[in-house]
Amino acid sequence: MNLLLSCARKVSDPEALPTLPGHKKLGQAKVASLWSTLCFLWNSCVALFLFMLTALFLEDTKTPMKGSKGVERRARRFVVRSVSLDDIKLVKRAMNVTFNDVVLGVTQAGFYRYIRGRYNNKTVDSPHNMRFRATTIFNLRATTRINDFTDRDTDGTWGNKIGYSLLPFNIRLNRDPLDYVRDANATMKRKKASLEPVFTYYFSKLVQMLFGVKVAGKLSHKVLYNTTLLFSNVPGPLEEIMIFGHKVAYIAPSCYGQPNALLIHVVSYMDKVMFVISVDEETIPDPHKLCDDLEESLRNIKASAQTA
Ligand SMILES: *[C@@H]1O[C@H](CO)[C@@H](O)[C@H](O)[C@H]1NC(C)=O
Ligand SMILES: *[C@@H]1O[C@H](CO)[C@@H](O)[C@H](O)[C@H]1NC(C)=O
Ligand SMILES: *[C@@H]1O[C@H](CO)[C@@H](O)[C@H](O)[C@H]1NC(C)=O
Ligand SMILES: CC(=O)N[C@H]1CO[C@H](CO)[C@@H](O)[C@@H]1O
Repeated sequence: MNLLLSCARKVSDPEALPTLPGHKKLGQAKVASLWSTLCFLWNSCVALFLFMLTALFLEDTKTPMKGSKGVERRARRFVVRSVSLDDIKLVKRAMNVTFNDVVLGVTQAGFYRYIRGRYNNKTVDSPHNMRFRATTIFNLRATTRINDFTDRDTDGTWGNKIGYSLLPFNIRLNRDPLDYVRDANATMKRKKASLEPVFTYYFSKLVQMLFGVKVAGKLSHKVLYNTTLLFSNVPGPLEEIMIFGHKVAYIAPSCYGQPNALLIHVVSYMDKVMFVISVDEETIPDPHKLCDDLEESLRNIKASAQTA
């Protein structure tokens, strides 16, 4: 993303690099006392332990969204759906949560609708016996500033520096649509009180150093395979951009070959938020229905936020 944007310029000012929305740094939870430091370390160790268990055997419940063996080699379909950034901001302001919380809430609400549809509208299993997790990817770079190629001050390193975090999703019926966002807010609060992405990053590095890149690849394959989806939420530029003089209509990154039936990238650009969905056709044959469910969920959540 950084590389792409460093090639882009604002349409309004062809000399200037695009601006990204303000982004908080990782691990910003205030570590005030010895007790909270211990909690922080404890959370991080538990998270790393769960990460390893996931690689060994801890797998997600079989749902209509969970891929089966060989999913990484089957044909995939890519669909995009854009929603209004203002709708998401409206909910964000009304509930005083983060952009990410709203997006995660909408995603979980949409998934519930989708899964219920696949079970012919019968009420889905209670949340306690359904394990449904997303592998999320965190950017570990200190800033989300766009590096300019010509800028000698940057550290000069390119490429991904990412850590994983396993995010539990609550796939259940909530009478109040805002509860989906509250759930996401609570989950993210726990995640922010841990250094899970940093731990998993160094753990993967360590595995790579000790056993080589093949074993590290196998490890991440196992973790990804045993979770239901991959989820990534990246802020894009706020104003219209152009690349080598061509205006950019939308930004929709995606990926192929990962061992998940479902991959969601959420990217904001100007006044739109794009849900980019990559699915295994065998597991999710109707990705447009999934997009409809996401859109409908945002509509419900927005309506509740307006009346609340
Ligand atoms: C919004 O949330 C932030 C952090 O969670 C808190 O510091 C702030 O006081 C809240 N604002 C309102 C109006 O509730
Ligand atoms: C499930 O509900 C939706 C909307 O309420 C409806 O359009 C659809 O036909 C229903 N599906 C089944 C199998 O009953
Ligand atoms: C979000 O989480 C914070 C911190 O736990 C909490 O204070 C706040 O009330 C939560 N907001 C909502 C809307 O649930
Ligand atoms: C459902 C699923 O993917 N389960 C796998 C989790 O990982 C273990 C170890 O790789 C496999 O044996 C399971 O089949």
